[in-house]
Amino acid sequence: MKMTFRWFGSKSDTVTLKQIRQIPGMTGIMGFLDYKKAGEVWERDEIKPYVAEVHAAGLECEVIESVNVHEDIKMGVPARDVHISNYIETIRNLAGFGVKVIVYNFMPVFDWLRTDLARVIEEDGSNSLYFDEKDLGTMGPLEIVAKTSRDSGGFSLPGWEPERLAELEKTLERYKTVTAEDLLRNYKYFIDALVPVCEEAGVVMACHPDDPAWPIFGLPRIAHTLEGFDKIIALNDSPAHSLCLCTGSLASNRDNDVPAIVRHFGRKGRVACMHIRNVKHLGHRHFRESSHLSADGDLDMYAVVKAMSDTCPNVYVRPDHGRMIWDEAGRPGYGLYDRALGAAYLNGLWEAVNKCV
Ligand SMILES: [Mn+2]
Repeated sequence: MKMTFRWFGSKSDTVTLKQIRQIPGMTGIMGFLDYKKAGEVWERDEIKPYVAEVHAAGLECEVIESVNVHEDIKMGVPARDVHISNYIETIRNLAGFGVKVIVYNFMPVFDWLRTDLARVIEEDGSNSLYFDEKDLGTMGPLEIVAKTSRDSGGFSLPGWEPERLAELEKTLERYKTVTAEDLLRNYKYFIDALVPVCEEAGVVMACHPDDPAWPIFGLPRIAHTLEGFDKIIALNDSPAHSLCLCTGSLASNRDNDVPAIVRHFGRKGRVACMHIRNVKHLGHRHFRESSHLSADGDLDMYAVVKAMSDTCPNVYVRPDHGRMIWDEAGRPGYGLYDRALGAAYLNGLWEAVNKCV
C-alpha cells in the first residue's frame, strides 16, 4: 500500500504540501490540474512545475487523476479521433515526468453527484457530502448543476468544470440515443487506442466507478458493479487497462460487496489504485459520507484493507472525501483534518492486517 493524498495545486488547494508531508506514512500525492478542460492536452510546461513542487516537498507524484474523457469519445462520434490523439499526447507528457497511473472515468455527462455538499451530521455537528435520490426527483439535471456550483464555496470541483456543464442541455439531448452497449463499444475504441502507448510509456489507465453506483437521469452508466467492471476489463487484456476502486462510490449501492470486488479484481491484477472512504446509508439511495471508521459507516474497512493486502498489496491508496470537522473551511470533501485521520486509521489497519498472519 502506498499512501497518498489528493492535491489540487498550490493556487487552488487550502491544504499545503507541507501539511500533507507531515501526515504519518504519507509517501505521495494523487495529482490534478483542475483548470484543464476535457479533451485538452496537458502540456509539459504545465506538468513540470506541478511535479517539481510535489518533489520539492519530499513527496512522489506517480498518480494523476481526472484526465477527463471528452463526451465525443463516450458518444463515439467522428470528432473523437482528435480527442483520443490529444489524450495520447497527455499520457506521453505525464509519463515524461514519472507518472505511472492515470485515473479517469467513463461516466456520461455527470461525474460524481450529491444533493447536498455540506449536510450537517446532527450527532456531532460536523458536515459531509450527502445524497438523497428523492431530492433529485424534484431537482432535475440543470437545477442540480446550479445548486452544486452555488454550494461549492467558490472552489473548483473535480468533474464539475463549468465549461463542460454549460452545454448540459445539448449534451443530455445527444445522449438520448446512446445505449449502455454503445458506451461499452465506444470505450473499447478508446482503450484499444491508448493501450499500446501506455505499454510503451509504462503508464496504467485506472477506471474510476460511477458515483453514485447506478444510472442517473436516464443516462447509460456501465462502471458500478462487479459484472460491469468484468465487461470493461474484458475490452482489452493488457494490465495497462486497470481500475481505481473507489470504495465510497461502490458502496453507495448496497448491492455491491466491496471487499469481494477488491478481491476479484486484485486477484486478476487489475487494481492500480484505490480511493478509500465510508458511507452511511440512511434509506434507499439515500446516504451520507461518514468518517472512515468502520463503526461510523456501512463499510467494513478491515475487510476492505484485508482484501487489498491479500490480493493487491502494492496499490496506491488515498483516503477519499472526508467530513468537515474542527471548523475547517475548504473544498467540500477535501479538507485536511478528516482525511488525515482517515490516512492514520488506514495505516493502523494496514499494520494490523500485515502483522496478524
Ligand atoms: Mn473516488
